[in-house]
Amino acid sequence: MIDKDCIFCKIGAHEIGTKVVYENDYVIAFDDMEPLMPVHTLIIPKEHYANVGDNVPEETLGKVFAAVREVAAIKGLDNGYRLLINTGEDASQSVPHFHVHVLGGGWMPRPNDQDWGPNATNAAELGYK
Ligand code: DGP
Repeated sequence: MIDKDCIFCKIGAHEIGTKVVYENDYVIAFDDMEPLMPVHTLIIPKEHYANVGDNVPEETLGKVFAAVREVAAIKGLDNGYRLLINTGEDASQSVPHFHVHVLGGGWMPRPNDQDWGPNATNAAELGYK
C-alpha cells in the first residue's frame, strides 16, 4: 500500500525527483538530503510501513537488506559502513516510512555514551533516571 501523503512513498513512486542510487521492483535507494557522512543513502521499501516494527513482511525486510549490499558496492564502501534504523519517537525517527540509513565513506566513532543514554553528561535534561 502507498500512503499518498508520505514523502518517501512519493519518492518511491517517482512522483518526487531524487537521485536514485539503486532500485528494483521492491525498494529504492537514494541519497539523504541532509548527509551526515560522505556516503549517506537511504533504502526504503516502495510499500508504506511506518517503521521496521510495523508488520513489515519478512520478504520485504529481505529485499531491503539485500539492497544494502548493492548500495555498499555501488558506493564503494569496501572498508565498512554503518546501518541505522531510527524507529519511533524515542529514536527520533522523523519520516514515518521504514528506512535504513547506510552511512560510510570515512571512519565513524561508536555512539558516545557521554552524548546520550543514562551516562550522558546531561542525562537529567534528556529525561533519563
Ligand atoms: P530519520 O530521522 O531516521 O527518520 O531520517 C529521515 C532522513 O530522511 C533524514 O536524514 C532526512 C531525510 N529526508 C527527509 N526528507 C527527504 C527528502 O525529501 N529527500 C531526501 N533525499 N531525504 C530526505
